[in-house]
Amino acid sequence: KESRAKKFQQQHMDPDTSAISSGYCNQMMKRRNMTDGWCKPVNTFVHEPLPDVQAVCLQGNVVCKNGQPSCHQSSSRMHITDCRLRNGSKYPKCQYQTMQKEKSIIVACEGDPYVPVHFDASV
Ligand code: CPA
Repeated sequence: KESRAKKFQQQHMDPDTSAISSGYCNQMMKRRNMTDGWCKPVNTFVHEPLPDVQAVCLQGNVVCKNGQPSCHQSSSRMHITDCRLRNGSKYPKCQYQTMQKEKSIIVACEGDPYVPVHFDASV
């Protein structure tokens, strides 16, 4: 089975995309297998190098939305794309709004090596 760290990369990492079009989320949510069986309602892609995102696990410790103490907030803002399921969009036609942002990210980290396994929020 795929590790949680690999799954984070599959669902949240897109370091090498230069131009983001309005159809980005429709394509990427499908390509990264988040529209299989349901439409994942919200998902963030991070457009920064993997080592920079992994380094967030060494940055400011914050409490996760679920109350776990294992979240970390990036000290710098990062280029991200926020994908949100459009109102009224229903599986299997998963239609997303694509929003580019520059925000600080909050990820949950686990394991040895201590790496991101969950995207908690952007702030
Ligand atoms: P994911 O990172 O794959 O919040 C639900 C999902 O929505 C979550 O999926 C991230 C995404 N989201 C986002 N951008 C936002 C808001 C939400 O991309 N702005 O989660 C991976 C797994 O981690 C899931 O099985 C849930 C689990 N999880 C939840 N909280 C956790 C925690 N504190 N530590 C470890 N795993 C946690």
